[in-house]
Parts: sequence; C-alpha cells; structure tokens
Amino acid sequence: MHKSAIFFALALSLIYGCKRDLPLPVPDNHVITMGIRLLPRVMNPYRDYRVEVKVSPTPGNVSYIQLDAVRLGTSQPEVTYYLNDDGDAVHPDRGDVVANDGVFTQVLQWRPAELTRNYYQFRFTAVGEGLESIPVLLDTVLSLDNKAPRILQAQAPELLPSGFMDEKYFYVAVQDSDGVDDIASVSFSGLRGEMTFFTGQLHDDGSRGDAVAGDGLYSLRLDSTFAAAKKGTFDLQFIARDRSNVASNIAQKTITIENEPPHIFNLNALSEATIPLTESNTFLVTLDVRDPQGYEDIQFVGYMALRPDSVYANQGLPIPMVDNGLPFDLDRWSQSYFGDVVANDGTYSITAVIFPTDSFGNPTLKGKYIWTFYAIDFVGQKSEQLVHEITLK
Ligand SMILES: [Ca+2]
Ligand SMILES: [Ca+2]
Ligand SMILES: [Ca+2]
Ligand SMILES: [Ca+2]
Repeated sequence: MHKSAIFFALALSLIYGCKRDLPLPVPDNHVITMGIRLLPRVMNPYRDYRVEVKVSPTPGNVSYIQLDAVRLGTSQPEVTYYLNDDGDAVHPDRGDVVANDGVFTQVLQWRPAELTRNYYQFRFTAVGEGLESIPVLLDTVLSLDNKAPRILQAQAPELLPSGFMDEKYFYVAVQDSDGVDDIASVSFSGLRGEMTFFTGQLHDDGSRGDAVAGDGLYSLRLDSTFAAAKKGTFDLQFIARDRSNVASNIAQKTITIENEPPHIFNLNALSEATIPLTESNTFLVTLDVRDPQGYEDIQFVGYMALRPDSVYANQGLPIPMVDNGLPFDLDRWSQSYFGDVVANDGTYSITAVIFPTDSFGNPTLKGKYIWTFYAIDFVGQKSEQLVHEITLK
C-alpha cells in the first residue's frame, strides 16, 4: 500500500472509529458501577451521536444519568444532556431501545457553542436515591472544527424566453474541505433590491437534471413552467450550507424571465335559454385556458355578466370558473361545486343556473345578456377577451 494511502486509512479510522466498548467493572453485590458502552472519540458539530452508559447491577436505583459537557479550559458545563433507560417511553426522542436493561441512552445532537477544534470533558453522574457515593465517570471527546463550504462556479441562463421548449439548467459546483457529504444544501433566490421574489433548491442526487449523485455538482433542470409567477430581471443568488449550517460565499448571476399572458379558447355555452316557470334550468359552460408558463401560472378564469338592463350581475364582480373536477351541487355552491368534469385539465367550468326570479323575488329579466370571458396569470397579465351573447326567453 502506498504511504499516503496508509495515512489516509489511518485518518479515516480516527474519524470513524468512534465506538468504544470498555470492559465493565465487575460489580460487588451492593456496589453500583457505571461503564461507558458507546461514546464517540471525535464529534462533528451539528451531527447526532448515540451515547450509552451501562449501569450494574440491573435494575439499580438510578433514575437517569446526567452528562455535562465541559469545554477544556472552562469550568462550567457548556451543555447538559440526560441519559435514560426507559425504552423511549417517557423520553421518546432519546433513543433508548430496551427499558430497564441498565443501558442508559441519549442521542446527542451535538451543537457546540463554537465551531472550532476543542476538547470536551464529558462528566457522567448517576442520579437517583442513595447514589451520592458513586464516582463521576469522566472521558474526553474532541469536537472538530468546521470549514465553510465554497461555491467554485455557478451557471445560469441569462434569459428564459416565454414558453421555451428546450431544457435549461442551473449548475453550481460546491466544495467543502470537510468532505462532499458535509454539504447539506444549495439554494437559489431571485431578488430585486432587498426583496426576494422566489427561492428554490438545487440537487446532487442524480435527479431533476443532476447527472451524477454526490459529486458536489448541484443542478436543477428548468422548463417553461419555472417562470410561473415570475417576470422580469432578477438578481440570482446561489448559496450553499453545510451540515453545521455554515454558509458559503454567494455566487451572483442575473436572469431575465419572460412571461406572457394566458390564452383562452373553445368556449362552450348556449346562446339561447328559457326562463323556467318553476325550479330551474341549468347548462354547463366551459372554457379552455393555456398559459405559456403552464397551469401553475393561471390565477383566475371567469367572466363578467352584463344583464339586459345594463347592470352587471354578481354585484359587478367577475364570476369565477373552476378546474377542480367537482360535480354540480347547488347545496355546495359555496365550495365551488360548479360541475367541472375533469380536474386540472385546463378546461374551466361553471354551471349556469336560471331561476324564475332573482334572490329578491323579482322576475328574471328576459333579453340579451353579454358575458365577457378572460383569464389572468400570476403576474397579473390578462388574456384576450371572449365575448358571448346569450338570450333568455
Ligand atoms: Ca463544512
Ligand atoms: Ca451532481
Ligand atoms: Ca403567463
Ligand atoms: Ca376541468
């Protein structure tokens, strides 16, 4: 084996050889003893580590074991943990497996006050009735320092044309001298001035446009729907964070996102209907809507209804149509049971209901009604309008 390879293997064994099984002291009949079963030799900030202490004989009258972590050179505990032997029944997140077997457990979420290299003295104290005479168990653990991740390079398209058909990508190459698996996330934000308009994540798991998992090259495949609810030029910022939540440098790009309004077509509605003498007459009205930024960019679809007396129905408010796949049900009208046949297919629906009278008891007006249909996307752009005339007899 090459010399440097041996050194590397040794270094790895130092880092990963964390388990320590110490021989337990042989207990007297009446003497309670504590022995460390599991304790990492080296800990990285913001990682979780299982710590186990065995108490003999079992069962004893130890209620719990207090673990004080004291940074070397200081006197007060920086943090205190509690180890339990309850099978996680009373303290569900501490990781104890078997209750009352004398093995006291705590999964330490190691969050040192400083991310620098420090030695800690771990002091284990058994707490319970009549245990004052048991000596405190001491051991030493090294808490490693942590290097910030670093973005080496970022790539982003300068322009996303409205409705583009090809695939475009964000790429960010990240390095962390604690290892590529110390990189926890790579995220992006789209800003204008101080204001953040959108955020998202890149991936290094071989999916969503990432070619190779775990190589430190983070990727995100973009299609035309990425531009939903976004329009204009944004400062694009990429930032990486490691598992200690330490942030990298910020990589800056500028991106211009085009967004065009939705398009409406295929209106289906009667142009003539009869006012019933009793009950009601109904018919379905549907309209197809497409947006170059996809379904997610469609904010509103509906129409204004102008009555024969030149007054807008619905108190002058637009009447919404839905694409929710809910059947027609007047009793659940307020929950948008408008009679849409298929949910999320881009065909928006409403069931027109004609009553003999309006809600004030006045006879429904005969004559020509003018319905003006339109859609609005999430950047507030209005489609063309479709005007439909319907005559009530
Ligand atoms: Ca790091
Ligand atoms: Ca990758
Ligand atoms: Ca749009
Ligand atoms: Ca539909």
